[in-house]
Amino acid sequence: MNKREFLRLSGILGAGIAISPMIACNQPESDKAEAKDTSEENNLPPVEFLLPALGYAFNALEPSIDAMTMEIHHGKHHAAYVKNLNLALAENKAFGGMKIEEILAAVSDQETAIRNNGGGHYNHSLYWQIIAPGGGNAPEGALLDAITSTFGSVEKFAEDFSKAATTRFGSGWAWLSVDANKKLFISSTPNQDNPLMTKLAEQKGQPILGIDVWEHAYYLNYQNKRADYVSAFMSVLNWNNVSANYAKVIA
Ligand code: MN3
Repeated sequence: MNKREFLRLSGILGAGIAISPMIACNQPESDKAEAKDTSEENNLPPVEFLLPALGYAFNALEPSIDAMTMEIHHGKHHAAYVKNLNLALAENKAFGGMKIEEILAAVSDQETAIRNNGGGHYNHSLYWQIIAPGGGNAPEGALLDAITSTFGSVEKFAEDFSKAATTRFGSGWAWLSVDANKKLFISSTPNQDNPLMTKLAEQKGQPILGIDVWEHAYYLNYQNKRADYVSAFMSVLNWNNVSANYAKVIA
């Protein structure tokens, strides 16, 4: 089995579906391309990434996450990551034609703009997807079983995940991911890194749930009280979508 076949079988690559397996990063279908050896330059034009629609109103997460935070976070911060990713890709032919997951798997510490903005685009696309109005439902089925067997209970998972989020020094993210053995793990990464960055992340895997702990994600409403934001975030989790993410990875 070559690397591409392995990635396809493990569900990391999309098999001709309109959106990526985990999140909608709004890649036009016509711009999609086969996975390539990332060590080679190619003549393919870069994929042009688009800001995905939020899918719900800015005030839909209130009072847990306020409308102004959502509007600035999506319309300014995420939009800037998309714009700057496209600009960086136009300057670096090595990433031509690559989907976002392929870019993240290939990026090194030598491509700072692609690392930061590619991560920023992917991470926020996931973040919007796993919070929802009327969230706060509980994990069920296969994901519930995996959480229970891995962490002991849903409550213990929430405790460990919240600890990873609150103790991440400075800006970054905490993750629930699935590793190569299809086991769940909790980790955190600095800045806009994530577990898909195989050349950069200490713990590698496919994230199915992530929390943004940059101050821009909570400071308007929570100021320095990151733990209060983390608690509120956990109350609006869309476990249906997290479960769907999990199902795609283990399928
Ligand atoms: Mn953010």
